[in-house]
Amino acid sequence: MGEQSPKAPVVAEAHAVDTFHPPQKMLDKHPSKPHLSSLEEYQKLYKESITEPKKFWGRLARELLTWSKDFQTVHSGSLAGGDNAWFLEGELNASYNCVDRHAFKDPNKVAIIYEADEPSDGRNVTYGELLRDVSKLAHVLTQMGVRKGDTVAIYLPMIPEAIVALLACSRIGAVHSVVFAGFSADSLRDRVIDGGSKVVITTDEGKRGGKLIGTKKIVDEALKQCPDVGHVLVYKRTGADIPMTEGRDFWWHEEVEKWPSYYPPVAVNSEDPLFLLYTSGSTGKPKGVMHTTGGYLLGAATTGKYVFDIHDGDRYFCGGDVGWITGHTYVVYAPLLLGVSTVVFEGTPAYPNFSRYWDIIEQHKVTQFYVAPTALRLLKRAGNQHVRNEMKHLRVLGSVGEPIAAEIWKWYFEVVGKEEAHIVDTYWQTETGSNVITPLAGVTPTKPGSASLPFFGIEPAIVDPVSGEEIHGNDVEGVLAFKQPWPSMARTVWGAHKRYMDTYLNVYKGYYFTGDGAGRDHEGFYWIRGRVDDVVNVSGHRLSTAEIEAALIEHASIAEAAVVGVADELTGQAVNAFVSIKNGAEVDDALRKDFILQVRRSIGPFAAPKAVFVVPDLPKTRSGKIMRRILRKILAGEEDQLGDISTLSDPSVVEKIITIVHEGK
Ligand code: 6R9
Repeated sequence: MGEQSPKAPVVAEAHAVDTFHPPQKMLDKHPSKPHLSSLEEYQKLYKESITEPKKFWGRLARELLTWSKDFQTVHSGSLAGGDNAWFLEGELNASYNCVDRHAFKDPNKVAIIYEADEPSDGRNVTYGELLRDVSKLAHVLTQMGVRKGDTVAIYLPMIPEAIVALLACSRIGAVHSVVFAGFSADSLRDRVIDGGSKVVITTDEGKRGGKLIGTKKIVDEALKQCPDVGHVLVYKRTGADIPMTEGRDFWWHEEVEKWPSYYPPVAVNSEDPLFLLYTSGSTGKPKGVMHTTGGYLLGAATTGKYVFDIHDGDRYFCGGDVGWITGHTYVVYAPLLLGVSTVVFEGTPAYPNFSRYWDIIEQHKVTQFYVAPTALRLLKRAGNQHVRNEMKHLRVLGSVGEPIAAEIWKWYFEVVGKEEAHIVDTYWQTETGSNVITPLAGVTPTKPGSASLPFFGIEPAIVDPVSGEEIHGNDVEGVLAFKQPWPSMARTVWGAHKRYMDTYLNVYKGYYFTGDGAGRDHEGFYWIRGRVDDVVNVSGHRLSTAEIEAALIEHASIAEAAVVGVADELTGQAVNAFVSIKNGAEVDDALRKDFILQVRRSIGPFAAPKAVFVVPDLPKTRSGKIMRRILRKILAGEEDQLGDISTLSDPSVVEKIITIVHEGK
């Protein structure tokens, strides 16, 4: 990014190389102007959000959400107590806020731009149609016995009906529990049972990147061990010939036909649960993160407005899947709460070719695009010739899910955005509900690789992991925690509040612990370093090494397993597994493949190890603790920095493992 280039952005004086300001061309093509006029205005509002959070959030809650009953208490509880509650007496309905209020104003406005796997198969859904579709499905769910507070499992690909399903649940006060449609039958089963779901919504098949996925088959398999599921609703996506279980399985199109097109929204308390979403943690069992209605919706609406600078008439495209938090907050809730059009993309960035994202952006005049760096790495590698489109309407390019390397950031800015769009590297988590450290489009100066500054209401602290003390001042490194509660923070882990306390709130008393390492530079900008726990991030997917290990030792031949994440050029991190074999059985290539298959079967294809090393034994302390640190060092080629290995019960295994890794087996 040379200053000699006529297109170069205005560069800050002190750090000429790496501070970028919102491009003038972005401001020139803006339909009006960004919601905030300057960094100073952000700083003023930010200060208010920290010193007078009740005043700040009370105002925004009334401005951005429609309440059927106003609240009197903006917030109660504390991080130490783990009892945070927001807008306490308030009542509202999520689907009313996402659909009705916009449909009443303009029923013909496009709510969903559906980009099907085959480029020619898409269609639009207007707010008026969405209200009818959501209402009809709300009737169907009610008929199936779903009541306020009941959980409904959703196992759907990226089709408009996924949004309809989420909103139909919220319309009747039910709790949606979306399970990513790449999860295996076993994973689906565990989530259905843990969430207590009584109904499952799925498709006959899914279609992605030209390939068919047998979603209903996976549901049938999972439900063999879920006696409490009374009904399965099946949307016909491909028309495949699938078995339907009499009395349990019903076709979506046949059921919705029976019911009228309006169903009154059921008002719920602000703190009633809106959804569960399972995520991986340090221990084997996935956690059902619970979000409540008022606070979560406010987080989605506020970040949609200020981070992405969403304005009326925008067309917003988030490439995340609705099976993850990014899809929840930024495919569904943020754009619909703000009444704009959201792109629902069923396919992959590589199908039918590497121009797919860019074609979608061009065709629909997309104004904000939001995706994980892993997709950008793939597309950068595929070559600039695929990015042939002008994409003139793009104002904001978002990044999420993992750190974005400076070179990818610059490619995004220069090649995709033509230096006319503002890059927002948004840091957040399933548990935070919405963006927490992020630039505001059109406002915040950015540095490639830094998520920049805290969002409203977020008071970050860098904590020394050894002493547990907060490290004040700038130019510091440690682990990242937050000092104040914020409206969209998760309220609990479903059925395991103690685990919630122990994972997030009891680690450093009075703080919310993110699990990420971070630095704060000399200008107060935050740099996320990655997880400090046993979580690996593969292509933006959050995986627990413990969960993969648990899957591996289910295999009849595996005695012990240790899984570590290693840096990977394409996927950010990759899963590498070390296994020891029962009774010294012979291991051939077929068996090795079967180990990988075991993980695919048990969790899902996206969790499959990239390499499996069969070792005589794992490096363990005398008390039996596996020293994953040693495995990580060996994989990184840092055998000379293993440190003291004399505490191992059998130090000689280290040499053997090094040889095996070098041989690549
Ligand atoms: C939204 C989402 C959360 C973990 C998080 C961190 C990593 C997310 C990031 C980022 C660096 C960013 N992460 N955004 N790391 N820069 N902009 O991804 O939620 O699936 O729960 O993952 O992802 O490690 O702790 P989730």
